[in-house]
Amino acid sequence: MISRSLASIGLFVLSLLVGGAHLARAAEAWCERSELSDLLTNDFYFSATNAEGAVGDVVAVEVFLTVDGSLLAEPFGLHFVASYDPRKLEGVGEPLFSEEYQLLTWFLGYAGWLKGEVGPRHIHGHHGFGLATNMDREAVADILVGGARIPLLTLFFRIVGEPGDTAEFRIADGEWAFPTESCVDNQLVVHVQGGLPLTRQLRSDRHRSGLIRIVPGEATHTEVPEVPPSAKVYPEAPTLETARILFELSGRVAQPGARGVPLELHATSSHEFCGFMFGLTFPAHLVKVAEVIEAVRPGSVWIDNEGGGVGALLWDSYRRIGREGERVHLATLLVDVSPDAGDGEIWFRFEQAGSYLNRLAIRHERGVVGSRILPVVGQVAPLRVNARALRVQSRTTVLGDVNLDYAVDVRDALALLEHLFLGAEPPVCEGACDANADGRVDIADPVAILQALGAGRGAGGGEGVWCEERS
Ligand SMILES: [Ca+2]
Ligand SMILES: [Ca+2]
Repeated sequence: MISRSLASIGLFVLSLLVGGAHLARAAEAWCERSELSDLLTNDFYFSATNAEGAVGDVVAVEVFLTVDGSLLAEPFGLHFVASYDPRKLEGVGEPLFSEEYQLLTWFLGYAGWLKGEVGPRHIHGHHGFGLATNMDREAVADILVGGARIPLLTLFFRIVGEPGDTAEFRIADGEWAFPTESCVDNQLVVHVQGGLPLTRQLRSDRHRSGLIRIVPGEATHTEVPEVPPSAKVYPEAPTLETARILFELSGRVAQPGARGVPLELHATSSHEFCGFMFGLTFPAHLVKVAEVIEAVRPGSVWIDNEGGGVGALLWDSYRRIGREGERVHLATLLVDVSPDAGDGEIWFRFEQAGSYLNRLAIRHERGVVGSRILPVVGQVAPLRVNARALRVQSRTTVLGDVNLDYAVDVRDALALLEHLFLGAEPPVCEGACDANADGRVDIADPVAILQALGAGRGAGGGEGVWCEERS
């Protein structure tokens, strides 16, 4: 380890900080490369997650390295550089290195924000982030296996641009220089032979930049957020038998023509999870999905209002989304009800919609050949799904009709009692729960319903009751 460390530091860091500067000063052309040392192999790439927030918000961007080909040789150096427009983003806080990164590297040559003087070669006056490090050979063999997507670090940005704009966290070669004004690329550095002088800098033009959407509204998270740790790694791949996963879609009462009715989607899992995918189908002639509000962080959303399908996917990170047994709010669907919808139930069903399935991403140790320590992510389907129907209320009812069947009877009293004393979900018709019209919902309401029924009187009163405020 020690002899390798000396050799690698001497070669790699010096080549970055001194050799690169020398090269840049000597060459007229910006980012002139040597055919002897630079190879565009495309056998690897860096990628960044997307984010969104309002002006003033602090958002997190995660950076990954994926090696998906057979590299020329085992890399011993890694160099990452990305730039951003300081009119839209401000880099804040310290980079947060992943567990995988800490296993992979043993010497931090350089890591930091690049906000120095903006020289003539700096495109668009961008600021940036740079990282140069050496890697441990054993860890490289274990972690940098083909196809594995390795989280490296998380960076934080304060949004300073304009609402409606998009800011890029741009991963591209030759965009930024260290203070030495050297030309800097995204590279893996390899020895092509055992000897010290023969190194190659492998490059790629497949990097995937991150996009930060600047949304309207007030800032709600203005401090560097506490980033959840990586999700737990289970020794065995979870299966339908061992994992208990529940997907739930909340119910709601809405009137024909109602717009933006919120339906909340939750997941509860016996295993910690770091990604999810859901698919729902619905009768497109009765209801449209206007928007999917992602409650965790931005992923991909798909809406098909012709075919009646909606899906969302967040599968870009190993960060924990849900703890064991935690009920996690994944998304809210805002739906528009057709003006022609009649009284009754509209069902959303958890099933494949387009290419969206219902799955959670759970990390485990089994399944990768050739890796001793790299966890993999398993896709586990929910054991149980629970979608409550969207109820359409086309005419008013009376107080006490809490199950909205346009009659007041013993089932209404029971539904109220179960909610008040057994922890059941609120009755369908919230607006009808205050049966005795005293401004409160409590034990007196089911009692009033039962007393009226027992006395042979028609229970309920207060004509013109809508379950929800008219929208
Ligand atoms: Ca009823
Ligand atoms: Ca009452």
